[in-house]
Amino acid sequence: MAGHLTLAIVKPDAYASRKAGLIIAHLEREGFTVLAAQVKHLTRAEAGAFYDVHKERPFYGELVEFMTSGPCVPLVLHREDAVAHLRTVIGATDPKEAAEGTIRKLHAESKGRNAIHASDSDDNAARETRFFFAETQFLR
Ligand code: FUP
Repeated sequence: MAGHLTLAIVKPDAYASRKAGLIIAHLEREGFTVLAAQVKHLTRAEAGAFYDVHKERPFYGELVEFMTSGPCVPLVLHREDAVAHLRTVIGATDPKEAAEGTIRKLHAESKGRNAIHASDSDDNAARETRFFFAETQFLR
């Protein structure tokens, strides 16, 4: 199902403000099917490893701090053209720059506390799905 699967995370800000349901409903309205979901409080080691690609960036420490500040909700999502469509649906990293109606425009507080993560390529979708879920944990 390459091209049809992606990984999203409802981030700790959105989970804490009880927006996980709203955000999942938004994703379902956009044609995504939830194939796997969990509620998980990341350790520093897990958050650090997940965002390893950003480890030299100035915001890395804050990002790890935020992602470990409370539970998050990783989701495996299925839809045609899943990666590209989800990137459109979530909007720009900074909600001030996000298009009207996108999840980040509607629900994010700031560039750092921005409600949702989405994989940015098929390779990363596969890597990030494996990070959270064994293949036996989602429908195929
Ligand atoms: P995105 O793919 O839109 O989630 O954005 P990036 O992969 O560039 O960044 C990953 C996360 O790092 C963002 F969701 C929020 C955080 N970040 C900052 O806090 N400050 C920045 O300047 C850029 C990213």
